[in-house]
Amino acid sequence: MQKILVAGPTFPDVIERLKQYFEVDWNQGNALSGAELTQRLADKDGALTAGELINAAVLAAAPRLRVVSNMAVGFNNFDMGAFNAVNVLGTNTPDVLNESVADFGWALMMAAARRVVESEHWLRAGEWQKFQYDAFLGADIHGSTLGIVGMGRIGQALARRARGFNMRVVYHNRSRVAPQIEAELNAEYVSKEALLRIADHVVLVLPYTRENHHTIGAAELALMKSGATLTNIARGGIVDDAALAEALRAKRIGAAALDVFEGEPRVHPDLLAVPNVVLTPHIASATEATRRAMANLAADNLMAGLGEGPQAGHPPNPINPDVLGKARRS
Ligand code: 8YV
Repeated sequence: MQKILVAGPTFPDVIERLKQYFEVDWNQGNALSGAELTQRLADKDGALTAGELINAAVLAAAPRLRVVSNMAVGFNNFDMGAFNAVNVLGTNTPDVLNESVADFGWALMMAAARRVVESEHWLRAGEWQKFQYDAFLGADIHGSTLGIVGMGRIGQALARRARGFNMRVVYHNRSRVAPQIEAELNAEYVSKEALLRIADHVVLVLPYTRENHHTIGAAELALMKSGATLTNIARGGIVDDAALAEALRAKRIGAAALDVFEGEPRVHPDLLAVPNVVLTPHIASATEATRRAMANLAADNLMAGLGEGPQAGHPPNPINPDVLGKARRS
């Protein structure tokens, strides 16, 4: 039997599925340190990860490893150049999370615009004495302009929801989407700078790459409308968190909502100190149904990549399909 590592806690029935084909080393405890991960991968043929860093050094120390299946659509934790250099297959879990993540993007955007969390904290603190006509005035969602940065599958799911709120939708993406998709979504392509100037509510849903590190920093925040909101459901590092905290403190923009952070699970202390930001612990895909779908798809990818199960040899979501069928290099 081939050996696999499941690097972190997951649904026990997914482990049972994997045990039909593999000898499973399951880390049910805390996140593995880099050294622990390297050590536990030394004799493994495959691994199921959820954000653990897999780079050239990790691959070099795991000479049998042929497939690493990430339980996430984002795979910025994989150094794909290193994977390709030694013919290791990487897989991810796209599509199954689109709608849940789009729902959550809306939840965060609306919470920020309408000051849901800030006002709840005030109520819980016993501050509510009487009706105040000007308490927690926020920004409207309906009839406003939504700016989506990253018009992939999740961006499109966000845009579809804007119809019911009678919003204008502008978007920016590496490349323009097909004209019929623009027409269906009623979405206009604009430059990033124009989007930041036009939008009342900006939502970030682009993948993290070296090129878009700090895509939103002080200069970009300075372009935004004074009452605008910024929501990040993409990846930490896309926003310069220190610059955002300063813009929120100075009320340069209205409010923000963040599900992801630079260096998470640490959160920049300046963000914790400002009231006009909603902070959640990377839970945009966290519904029971979606996390189960992601875990099962990650298992399907791992089995198929290692030549087992009903889709043997044909993993549904290869990131680097060119390495399929090639011998592992050291
Ligand atoms: C994951 C995510 O839950 O899919 C992604 O890229 O950010 C989340 O849905 C998280 O990365 C854990 O793997």
